[in-house]
Amino acid sequence: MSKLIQSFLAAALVVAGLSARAADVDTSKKLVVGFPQIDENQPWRTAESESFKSEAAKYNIELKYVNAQDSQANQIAALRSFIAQKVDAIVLPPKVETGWDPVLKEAKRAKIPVFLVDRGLKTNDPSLYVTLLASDFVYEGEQAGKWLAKATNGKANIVELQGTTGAAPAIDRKKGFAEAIKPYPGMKIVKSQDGNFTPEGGKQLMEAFLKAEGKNITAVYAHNDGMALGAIQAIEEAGLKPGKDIIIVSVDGIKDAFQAMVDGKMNCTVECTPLLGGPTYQAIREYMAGKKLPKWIKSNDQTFPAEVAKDTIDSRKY
Ligand code: GYE
Repeated sequence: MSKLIQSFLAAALVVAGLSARAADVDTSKKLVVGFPQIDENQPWRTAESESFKSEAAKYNIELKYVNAQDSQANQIAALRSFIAQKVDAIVLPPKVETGWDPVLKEAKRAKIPVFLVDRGLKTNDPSLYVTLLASDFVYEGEQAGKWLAKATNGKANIVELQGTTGAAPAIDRKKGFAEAIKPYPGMKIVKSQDGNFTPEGGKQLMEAFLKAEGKNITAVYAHNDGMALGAIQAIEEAGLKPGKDIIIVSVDGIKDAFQAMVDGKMNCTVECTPLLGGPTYQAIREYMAGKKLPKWIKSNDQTFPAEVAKDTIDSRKY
């Protein structure tokens, strides 16, 4: 295709509001990028995968996508295979915070830059990754706690549905929430357990909590919407009204959570965007062009109480 036709087409697409070009970065050389997704067992994660798949062409990136089926060992095996294939870059959402140094060192030795997405990890050697693109989970937990304190006048018997043990968002959302409710002696966490960020996990935990505590429970804090939606089912099956008998606050801001709020079954969600494909590819391209990137590229998240759900649901992109 001639240069003239190419730029004409690009201009036409921009006019149509469908810019096919990445902003201000050179995309002329194709890059191969490996991405070992943690799993596909709830809507937030599939939305993230979709974001990486759908944005790839725009950045002239060939995405090698692997579903690690909820296993860190599978993620590590996929990383080793990407290194053997000599990919140009790796995008890693680390299932848990620890245990990554050996494989990250192998990537470094092979001169393959690693971009962490959606969750952070712990390492003594920050040179093992370029940057982290993710939300501030402590802040999210704080927002959830502050909202609940206001909504309940500082009085609640809370059950907490934790995310995967050892995962950054589970650790930090727990911490932020605990900090936020500390000034309120009337707010107590009566049960707190790992529901692995899945709807089934949330449902099973809620069933067990309702059996143990019954009507003593006045609020649910779920570390993600997926588990909150599972808990809603358990509450309904127990003959109680989610969103009324039991107040529900969680994190993510997926469309199903907005629907649950419109239906009066959920009370608040703190956004955590999974739409990280474009920003990550942009960062990869900037890094390849020699630009120095900050160590943490933070997403901007908002809190959505049920009152605004009806007016905002149509604008939600995931
Ligand atoms: O909240 C959750 C997912 O790491 C930010 O993990 C992500 C979290 C997200 O399983 O739905």
